[in-house]
Amino acid sequence: MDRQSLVITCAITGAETTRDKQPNLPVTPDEQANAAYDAIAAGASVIHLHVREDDGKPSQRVERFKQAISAIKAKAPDVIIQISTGGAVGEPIDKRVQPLALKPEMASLNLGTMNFGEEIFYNHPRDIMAMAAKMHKTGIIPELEIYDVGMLESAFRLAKQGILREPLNFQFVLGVPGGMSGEPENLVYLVSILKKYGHGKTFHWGVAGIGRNELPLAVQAIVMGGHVRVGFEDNIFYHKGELAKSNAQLVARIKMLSEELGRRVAEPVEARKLLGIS
Ligand code: KMH
Ligand code: ZN
Repeated sequence: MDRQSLVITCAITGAETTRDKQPNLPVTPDEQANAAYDAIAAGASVIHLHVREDDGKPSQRVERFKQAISAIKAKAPDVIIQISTGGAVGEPIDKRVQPLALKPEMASLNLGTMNFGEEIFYNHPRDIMAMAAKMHKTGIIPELEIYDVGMLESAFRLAKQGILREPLNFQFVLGVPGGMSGEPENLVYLVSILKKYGHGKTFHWGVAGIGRNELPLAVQAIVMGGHVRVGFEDNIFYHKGELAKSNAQLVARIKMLSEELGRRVAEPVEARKLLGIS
């Protein structure tokens, strides 16, 4: 087994999860700061951040991101914050890019258009290129969100054009209806293609399993040497039919399993080095 430390990302809020479904969903900047602090104490080092307005509506407003980031940083100064440029399905691209103005350490970059449940998640090649170029220019590390194998191949095309810099950070988001499912063979296949295309390049990968895929894919990634994302954006349950009490509870289980399987869990300072963030 690859003994590189495990980086746990916690996607604390997301854009789709509602308080009706998960009463402990953090929504306000203060709630997000508390959730992030607890998740970090439980073993996370990266917070994947979406923000909401007070009424719970997903938002890409710069001021709201600023409030959330400063509340989180006040409680957990070392944490790596990765802002979402995906936003909610249907959010126009000009709004989605806005929070890049805050120059976060990391930001998500979605590599293709897809059916997303009953909706369409638009990612025009022109917008992907523009966003990647903007991140490149401003030194923001993109996390490459991959929902299907063609998107992985697109990422390598951008790398070849020099638009994406090494180390390349991939997140395989598996189990969205419309993208690749969470079957274990899919992760094995994605990693095999990644190793083939990435030969001679430096890269990292992690997996975010949606819903019931979260835990089995996390264990598979721990064993295969990848990193793991959990959190209410992706999954609201601890066990089937039993809601998780907090994001931190989901993180703590991954830390426990990783250590049982012989992989240390990285703290933020180590995670920053591992992911190539200066
Ligand atoms: N909310 C999804 C449509 C990202 O953060 O970049 C997209 C998403 C990906 O959450
Ligand atoms: Zn997201």
